[in-house]
Amino acid sequence: MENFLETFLATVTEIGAMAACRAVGLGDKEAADHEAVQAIRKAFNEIDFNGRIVIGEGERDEAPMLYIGEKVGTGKGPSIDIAIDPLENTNATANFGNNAICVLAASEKGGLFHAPDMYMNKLIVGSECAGKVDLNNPPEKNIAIIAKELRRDIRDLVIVILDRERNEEIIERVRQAGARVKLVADGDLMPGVAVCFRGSGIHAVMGIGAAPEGVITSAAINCLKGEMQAKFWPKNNDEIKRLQKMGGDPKKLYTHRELASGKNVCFCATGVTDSDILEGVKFFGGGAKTNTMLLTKNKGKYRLLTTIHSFNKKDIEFRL
Ligand code: VTB
Repeated sequence: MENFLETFLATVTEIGAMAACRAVGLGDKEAADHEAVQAIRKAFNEIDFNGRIVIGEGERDEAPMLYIGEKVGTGKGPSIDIAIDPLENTNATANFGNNAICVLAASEKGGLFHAPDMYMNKLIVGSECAGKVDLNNPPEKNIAIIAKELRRDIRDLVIVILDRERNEEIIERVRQAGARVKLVADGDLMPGVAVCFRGSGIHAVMGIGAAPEGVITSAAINCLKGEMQAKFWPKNNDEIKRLQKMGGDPKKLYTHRELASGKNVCFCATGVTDSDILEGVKFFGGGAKTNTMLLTKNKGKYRLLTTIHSFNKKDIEFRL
Protein backbone atom coordinates (compact mmCIF):
# COMPACT_ATOMS: atom_id res chain seq x y z
CA MET A 1 0.00 0.00 0.00
CA GLU A 2 1.41 3.38 -1.00
CA ASN A 3 1.97 5.89 1.76
CA PHE A 4 -1.23 7.57 2.84
CA LEU A 5 -3.51 5.56 0.53
CA GLU A 6 -4.98 3.76 3.52
CA THR A 7 -5.92 7.11 5.04
CA PHE A 8 -7.89 7.90 1.89
CA LEU A 9 -9.55 4.50 2.10
CA ALA A 10 -10.59 5.28 5.67
CA THR A 11 -12.20 8.44 4.32
CA VAL A 12 -14.20 6.25 1.96
CA THR A 13 -15.69 4.22 4.82
CA GLU A 14 -16.41 7.45 6.71
CA ILE A 15 -18.34 8.78 3.72
CA GLY A 16 -20.18 5.47 3.28
CA ALA A 17 -21.11 5.34 6.96
CA MET A 18 -22.47 8.89 6.94
CA ALA A 19 -24.56 8.14 3.86
CA ALA A 20 -25.93 4.88 5.34
CA CYS A 21 -26.60 6.58 8.64
CA ARG A 22 -29.14 8.85 7.01
CA ALA A 23 -31.28 5.71 6.67
CA VAL A 24 -30.72 4.40 10.22
CA GLY A 25 -34.00 3.63 11.90
CA LEU A 26 -36.12 4.21 8.79
CA GLY A 27 -36.92 0.53 8.37
CA ASP A 28 -35.67 0.20 4.77
CA LYS A 29 -32.51 -1.88 4.53
CA GLU A 30 -32.22 -1.73 0.73
CA ALA A 31 -32.34 2.08 0.81
CA ALA A 32 -29.62 2.19 3.47
CA ASP A 33 -27.38 -0.09 1.42
CA HIS A 34 -28.03 1.88 -1.75
CA GLU A 35 -27.08 5.18 -0.06
CA ALA A 36 -23.80 3.69 1.13
CA VAL A 37 -22.94 2.11 -2.24
CA GLN A 38 -23.50 5.32 -4.20
CA ALA A 39 -21.52 7.49 -1.81
CA ILE A 40 -18.65 5.00 -1.67
CA ARG A 41 -18.34 4.65 -5.41
CA LYS A 42 -18.18 8.41 -5.84
CA ALA A 43 -15.57 8.68 -3.07
CA PHE A 44 -13.42 5.90 -4.56
CA ASN A 45 -13.42 7.57 -7.95
CA GLU A 46 -11.84 10.71 -6.55
CA ILE A 47 -8.79 8.82 -5.29
CA ASP A 48 -5.67 8.31 -7.40
CA PHE A 49 -5.39 4.55 -7.48
CA ASN A 50 -6.10 1.65 -9.75
CA GLY A 51 -8.67 -0.23 -7.71
CA ARG A 52 -10.41 -3.50 -8.47
CA ILE A 53 -13.38 -4.81 -6.47
CA VAL A 54 -12.75 -8.49 -5.63
CA ILE A 55 -15.53 -8.78 -3.07
CA GLY A 56 -18.46 -6.40 -3.39
CA GLU A 57 -22.16 -6.19 -3.95
CA GLY A 58 -22.26 -9.33 -6.13
CA GLU A 59 -21.89 -10.32 -9.76
CA ARG A 60 -22.13 -7.61 -12.40
CA ASP A 61 -25.65 -8.52 -13.56
CA GLU A 62 -27.11 -8.34 -10.04
CA ALA A 63 -25.21 -5.26 -8.79
CA PRO A 64 -25.10 -2.04 -10.77
CA MET A 65 -22.31 -0.66 -8.58
CA LEU A 66 -19.34 -2.08 -6.70
CA TYR A 67 -19.78 -5.39 -8.50
CA ILE A 68 -17.01 -7.98 -8.53
CA GLY A 69 -14.44 -6.99 -11.13
CA GLU A 70 -15.48 -3.31 -11.22
CA LYS A 71 -12.62 -0.83 -11.53
CA VAL A 72 -12.62 2.04 -9.06
CA GLY A 73 -10.32 5.03 -8.59
CA THR A 74 -8.93 7.45 -11.17
CA GLY A 75 -6.76 4.69 -12.66
CA LYS A 76 -3.58 6.62 -11.80
CA GLY A 77 -1.41 5.10 -9.09
CA PRO A 78 -0.98 1.73 -7.40
CA SER A 79 -3.02 -1.37 -8.28
CA ILE A 80 -5.09 -2.31 -5.24
CA ASP A 81 -7.65 -5.07 -4.65
CA ILE A 82 -10.65 -4.14 -2.53
CA ALA A 83 -13.04 -6.35 -0.58
CA ILE A 84 -15.91 -4.19 0.56
CA ASP A 85 -19.14 -4.47 2.47
CA PRO A 86 -20.66 -1.00 2.05
CA LEU A 87 -23.13 -1.75 4.81
CA GLU A 88 -22.46 -4.76 6.98
CA ASN A 89 -25.63 -5.48 8.94
CA THR A 90 -28.39 -3.81 6.96
CA ASN A 91 -31.03 -5.09 9.43
CA ALA A 92 -29.39 -3.28 12.32
CA THR A 93 -29.27 -0.13 10.22
CA ALA A 94 -32.95 -0.30 9.31
CA ASN A 95 -33.95 -1.00 12.93
CA PHE A 96 -31.34 1.15 14.70
CA GLY A 97 -29.73 -1.92 16.25
CA ASN A 98 -26.04 -2.34 17.09
CA ASN A 99 -23.03 -3.44 15.02
CA ALA A 100 -23.74 -1.86 11.62
CA ILE A 101 -20.53 -0.74 9.95
CA CYS A 102 -19.19 0.40 6.63
CA VAL A 103 -16.12 -1.75 6.06
CA LEU A 104 -13.42 -2.61 3.56
CA ALA A 105 -10.16 -4.53 3.29
CA ALA A 106 -7.49 -3.64 0.75
CA SER A 107 -4.28 -5.20 -0.43
CA GLU A 108 -1.80 -5.17 -3.28
CA LYS A 109 -3.17 -7.15 -6.23
CA GLY A 110 -3.88 -10.82 -5.43
CA GLY A 111 -3.68 -10.41 -1.65
CA LEU A 112 -7.35 -11.11 -0.84
CA PHE A 113 -9.17 -14.39 -1.44
CA HIS A 114 -11.99 -14.07 -3.98
CA ALA A 115 -14.63 -15.75 -1.85
CA PRO A 116 -17.96 -16.46 -3.52
CA ASP A 117 -21.18 -15.44 -1.79
CA MET A 118 -21.75 -18.55 0.31
CA TYR A 119 -21.36 -19.60 3.93
CA MET A 120 -18.23 -20.35 5.88
CA ASN A 121 -17.66 -22.07 9.22
CA LYS A 122 -15.50 -19.76 11.36
CA LEU A 123 -13.39 -19.91 14.48
CA ILE A 124 -11.82 -16.66 15.66
CA VAL A 125 -9.71 -16.24 18.78
CA GLY A 126 -7.34 -13.66 20.26
CA SER A 127 -3.54 -13.76 20.40
CA GLU A 128 -3.27 -15.93 23.54
CA CYS A 129 -5.10 -18.78 21.78
CA ALA A 130 -3.51 -18.36 18.33
CA GLY A 131 -1.84 -21.58 17.22
CA LYS A 132 -3.58 -23.55 19.99
CA VAL A 133 -7.13 -24.03 18.74
CA ASP A 134 -8.17 -26.06 15.71
CA LEU A 135 -11.44 -25.80 13.79
CA ASN A 136 -11.22 -29.56 13.23
CA ASN A 137 -11.44 -30.13 16.99
CA PRO A 138 -14.82 -30.71 18.60
CA PRO A 139 -16.03 -27.32 19.92
CA GLU A 140 -15.78 -28.62 23.53
CA LYS A 141 -12.04 -29.11 23.07
CA ASN A 142 -11.54 -25.61 21.68
CA ILE A 143 -13.55 -24.15 24.56
CA ALA A 144 -11.28 -25.95 27.05
CA ILE A 145 -8.17 -24.68 25.24
CA ILE A 146 -9.47 -21.09 25.18
CA ALA A 147 -10.22 -21.21 28.92
CA LYS A 148 -6.77 -22.61 29.68
CA GLU A 149 -4.89 -20.09 27.52
CA LEU A 150 -6.89 -17.17 28.93
CA ARG A 151 -6.47 -18.60 32.46
CA ARG A 152 -10.19 -18.52 33.14
CA ASP A 153 -12.94 -20.88 34.06
CA ILE A 154 -14.99 -22.12 31.13
CA ARG A 155 -18.03 -20.41 32.68
CA ASP A 156 -16.23 -17.05 32.36
CA LEU A 157 -16.03 -17.34 28.58
CA VAL A 158 -18.29 -15.46 26.15
CA ILE A 159 -18.59 -16.95 22.68
CA VAL A 160 -20.35 -15.02 19.92
CA ILE A 161 -22.46 -17.10 17.52
CA LEU A 162 -24.89 -15.95 14.82
CA ASP A 163 -28.44 -16.80 15.79
CA ARG A 164 -29.33 -19.11 12.91
CA GLU A 165 -30.83 -22.58 12.60
CA ARG A 166 -27.65 -23.79 10.93
CA ASN A 167 -25.78 -22.95 14.17
CA GLU A 168 -28.19 -24.70 16.55
CA GLU A 169 -25.88 -27.65 17.18
CA ILE A 170 -22.81 -25.58 17.98
CA ILE A 171 -24.82 -23.22 20.21
CA GLU A 172 -26.04 -26.21 22.21
CA ARG A 173 -22.61 -27.82 22.45
CA VAL A 174 -20.89 -24.61 23.57
CA ARG A 175 -23.56 -24.14 26.25
CA GLN A 176 -23.26 -27.77 27.34
CA ALA A 177 -19.50 -27.27 27.63
CA GLY A 178 -20.28 -24.54 30.17
CA ALA A 179 -19.41 -21.36 28.24
CA ARG A 180 -21.81 -18.46 27.75
CA VAL A 181 -23.15 -17.82 24.26
CA LYS A 182 -23.77 -14.29 23.05
CA LEU A 183 -26.22 -14.75 20.20
CA VAL A 184 -26.15 -12.05 17.56
CA ALA A 185 -29.07 -11.50 15.21
CA ASP A 186 -26.72 -10.31 12.45
CA GLY A 187 -23.17 -9.20 11.93
CA ASP A 188 -20.36 -11.58 12.93
CA LEU A 189 -17.65 -9.32 11.48
CA MET A 190 -17.08 -6.75 14.26
CA PRO A 191 -17.30 -9.37 17.04
CA GLY A 192 -14.49 -11.22 15.20
CA VAL A 193 -12.35 -8.09 15.34
CA ALA A 194 -13.35 -7.40 18.96
CA VAL A 195 -12.02 -10.83 20.03
CA CYS A 196 -8.50 -9.51 19.39
CA PHE A 197 -8.92 -6.71 21.92
CA ARG A 198 -8.50 -7.28 25.64
CA GLY A 199 -11.44 -5.96 27.57
CA SER A 200 -13.95 -6.43 24.74
CA GLY A 201 -15.69 -9.13 26.77
CA ILE A 202 -15.72 -11.54 23.81
CA HIS A 203 -13.39 -14.55 23.84
CA ALA A 204 -14.19 -16.28 20.53
CA VAL A 205 -16.48 -16.23 17.52
CA MET A 206 -17.75 -19.59 16.33
CA GLY A 207 -20.27 -20.92 13.83
CA ILE A 208 -21.41 -20.45 10.27
CA GLY A 209 -21.67 -16.99 8.71
CA ALA A 210 -20.98 -15.45 5.33
CA ALA A 211 -17.71 -16.10 3.48
CA PRO A 212 -17.21 -12.61 1.95
CA GLU A 213 -17.50 -11.07 5.44
CA GLY A 214 -15.09 -13.80 6.57
CA VAL A 215 -12.40 -12.60 4.15
CA ILE A 216 -12.81 -9.00 5.33
CA THR A 217 -12.58 -10.16 8.96
CA SER A 218 -9.44 -12.13 8.13
CA ALA A 219 -7.76 -8.95 6.88
CA ALA A 220 -8.33 -7.37 10.30
CA ILE A 221 -7.11 -10.49 12.10
CA ASN A 222 -4.00 -10.41 9.91
CA CYS A 223 -3.25 -6.87 11.12
CA LEU A 224 -3.92 -7.79 14.76
CA LYS A 225 -2.46 -10.76 16.60
CA GLY A 226 -5.40 -13.14 16.70
CA GLU A 227 -6.20 -16.20 14.64
CA MET A 228 -9.02 -17.04 12.30
CA GLN A 229 -9.65 -20.49 10.84
CA ALA A 230 -12.41 -21.16 8.35
CA LYS A 231 -13.89 -23.77 6.07
CA PHE A 232 -16.30 -23.00 3.26
CA TRP A 233 -19.78 -24.40 3.89
CA PRO A 234 -21.36 -24.92 0.45
CA LYS A 235 -25.05 -25.83 0.53
CA ASN A 236 -25.14 -27.81 -2.71
CA ASN A 237 -23.16 -29.02 -5.70
CA ASP A 238 -23.60 -25.74 -7.56
CA GLU A 239 -21.93 -23.88 -4.72
CA ILE A 240 -19.11 -26.43 -4.64
CA LYS A 241 -18.54 -25.88 -8.36
CA ARG A 242 -18.64 -22.10 -7.98
CA LEU A 243 -16.15 -22.27 -5.15
CA GLN A 244 -13.81 -24.49 -7.13
CA LYS A 245 -14.08 -22.20 -10.14
CA MET A 246 -12.88 -19.35 -7.95
CA GLY A 247 -9.91 -21.41 -6.77
CA GLY A 248 -11.39 -22.55 -3.45
CA ASP A 249 -11.28 -25.99 -1.89
CA PRO A 250 -14.45 -27.07 -0.03
CA LYS A 251 -12.49 -29.44 2.24
CA LYS A 252 -9.59 -27.19 3.13
CA LEU A 253 -9.13 -25.40 6.43
CA TYR A 254 -8.08 -21.83 5.63
CA THR A 255 -6.33 -19.47 8.03
CA HIS A 256 -6.47 -15.67 8.01
CA ARG A 257 -3.00 -15.75 6.47
CA GLU A 258 -4.40 -17.47 3.38
CA LEU A 259 -7.65 -15.53 3.15
CA ALA A 260 -5.84 -12.19 3.37
CA SER A 261 -2.37 -13.16 2.17
CA GLY A 262 -1.19 -9.73 0.97
CA LYS A 263 1.94 -8.17 2.46
CA ASN A 264 0.23 -4.79 2.56
CA VAL A 265 -3.18 -5.68 3.86
CA CYS A 266 -5.21 -2.91 5.42
CA PHE A 267 -8.64 -2.85 7.07
CA CYS A 268 -10.93 0.11 7.71
CA ALA A 269 -14.31 0.13 9.37
CA THR A 270 -16.47 3.11 10.29
CA GLY A 271 -19.33 2.64 12.72
CA VAL A 272 -22.80 3.32 11.34
CA THR A 273 -24.51 2.39 14.61
CA ASP A 274 -22.70 1.69 17.89
CA SER A 275 -20.78 -1.59 18.03
CA ASP A 276 -18.51 -3.54 20.38
CA ILE A 277 -15.58 -1.24 19.55
CA LEU A 278 -16.78 1.64 17.39
CA GLU A 279 -19.28 4.37 18.01
CA GLY A 280 -21.81 5.02 15.26
CA VAL A 281 -22.19 8.26 13.29
CA LYS A 282 -23.54 11.17 15.30
CA PHE A 283 -25.10 14.04 13.35
CA PHE A 284 -25.22 17.56 14.69
CA GLY A 285 -26.39 20.78 13.07
CA GLY A 286 -24.22 21.23 9.97
CA GLY A 287 -21.94 18.25 10.50
CA ALA A 288 -21.27 14.77 11.80
CA LYS A 289 -18.79 12.85 13.94
CA THR A 290 -17.47 9.47 12.78
CA ASN A 291 -15.43 6.77 14.47
CA THR A 292 -13.13 4.64 12.31
CA MET A 293 -10.74 1.79 12.96
CA LEU A 294 -7.80 1.71 10.57
CA LEU A 295 -5.41 -1.23 10.70
CA THR A 296 -2.33 -1.62 8.52
CA LYS A 297 -0.39 -4.84 8.59
CA ASN A 298 3.05 -3.85 7.33
CA LYS A 299 3.16 -0.69 9.41
CA GLY A 300 1.89 -2.42 12.52
CA LYS A 301 -0.37 0.50 13.27
CA TYR A 302 -3.71 0.52 14.95
CA ARG A 303 -5.52 3.80 14.59
CA LEU A 304 -8.87 4.83 15.97
CA LEU A 305 -9.85 7.97 14.11
CA THR A 306 -12.50 10.33 15.39
CA THR A 307 -13.34 12.79 12.63
CA ILE A 308 -15.53 15.86 12.67
CA HIS A 309 -17.07 16.51 9.25
CA SER A 310 -18.42 19.98 8.58
CA PHE A 311 -20.99 20.02 5.80
CA ASN A 312 -20.59 23.68 4.90
CA LYS A 313 -16.76 23.42 5.15
CA LYS A 314 -16.25 26.99 6.39
CA ASP A 315 -17.86 26.86 9.74
CA ILE A 316 -16.36 23.89 11.58
CA GLU A 317 -17.83 23.24 14.97
CA PHE A 318 -15.17 21.81 17.30
CA ARG A 319 -16.72 19.12 19.47
CA LEU A 320 -15.61 16.32 21.73
C1 VTB B 1 -24.18 -13.69 7.93
C2 VTB B 1 -23.13 -12.83 8.65
C3 VTB B 1 -23.23 -11.37 8.31
O1 VTB B 1 -25.42 -11.68 7.43
O2 VTB B 1 -23.73 -14.14 6.76
C4 VTB B 1 -25.53 -13.02 7.73
O3 VTB B 1 -21.82 -13.28 8.35
C5 VTB B 1 -26.37 -13.67 6.63
O4 VTB B 1 -26.93 -14.80 7.13
O5 VTB B 1 -22.45 -10.64 9.23
P1 VTB B 1 -28.32 -15.34 6.58
O6 VTB B 1 -28.10 -15.66 5.13
O7 VTB B 1 -28.60 -16.53 7.39
O8 VTB B 1 -29.32 -14.24 6.79
C6 VTB B 1 -24.68 -10.92 8.33
O9 VTB B 1 -25.22 -11.11 9.62
C7 VTB B 1 -24.82 -9.43 7.97
O10 VTB B 1 -24.28 -9.20 6.71
